[in-house]
Amino acid sequence: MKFDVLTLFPEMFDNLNKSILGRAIEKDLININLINIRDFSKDKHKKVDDTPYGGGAGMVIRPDVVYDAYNSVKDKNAKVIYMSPQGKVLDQEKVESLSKEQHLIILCGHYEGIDQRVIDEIAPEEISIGNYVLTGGEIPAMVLIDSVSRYVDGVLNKESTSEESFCNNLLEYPQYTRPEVFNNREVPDILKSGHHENIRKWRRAESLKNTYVKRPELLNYAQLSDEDVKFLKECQKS
Ligand code: 21W
Repeated sequence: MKFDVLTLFPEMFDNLNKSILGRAIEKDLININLINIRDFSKDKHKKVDDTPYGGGAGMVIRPDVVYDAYNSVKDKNAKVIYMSPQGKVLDQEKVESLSKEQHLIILCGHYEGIDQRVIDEIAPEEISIGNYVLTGGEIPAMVLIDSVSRYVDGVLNKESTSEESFCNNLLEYPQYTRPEVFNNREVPDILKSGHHENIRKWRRAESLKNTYVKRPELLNYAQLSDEDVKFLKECQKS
């Protein structure tokens, strides 16, 4: 999967080559290509913005500079995304569908704003990462790259993406490792019993309980068995 990122702050992406994503880059499973929009300025001072028509405070990024940066990576098979507070909020379903793409071109928004004409010209899909204000689209772009990369074949071991939170709309069960006793807190006996069917049932119950307590609205979307529903009714009583 190839990601082309159009940004005024390419250095912000320096830390993506760590951990799991770093390994995915090394193994050539993903390729992150950073394009500095400023490199496409024709101005002798590398200026990319100008005062807004109609007046008002601040500056606006020029459309021609962004368009030239875009044309340097343009590919008719690529999906173009504009990280913008006006976009639809990213969710796990969207992440999974984007992971099926071969090539994503990501334009990072900016607090100054980008001239609307280049947005209309490129007609990207607008995506936000949540209802709060950030200083730019760079962190959102990293959130998108990180979440999408996890679904690219070979980046994670298979089970990790199918069993986890949000894909089935249930929160995860709690996990434990050594030591057996930590600050007087013991690992639940059942996990040491070796009885796999009981462990599976316990984990399912913990998962349901966790969801009921922390994110009850998710239960409306979860796939629940008759046994799950019965268990949740008992939860409700107590
Ligand atoms: C902050 C961009 C404020 C635009 C009149 C017209 C990308 C983001 C961003 C930012 C403004 C995302 C203006 C969640 C976010 C992002 C920076 C408004 C001023 N005045 N998801 N335009 N939150 N944020 N511009 O902030 O670029 S995805």
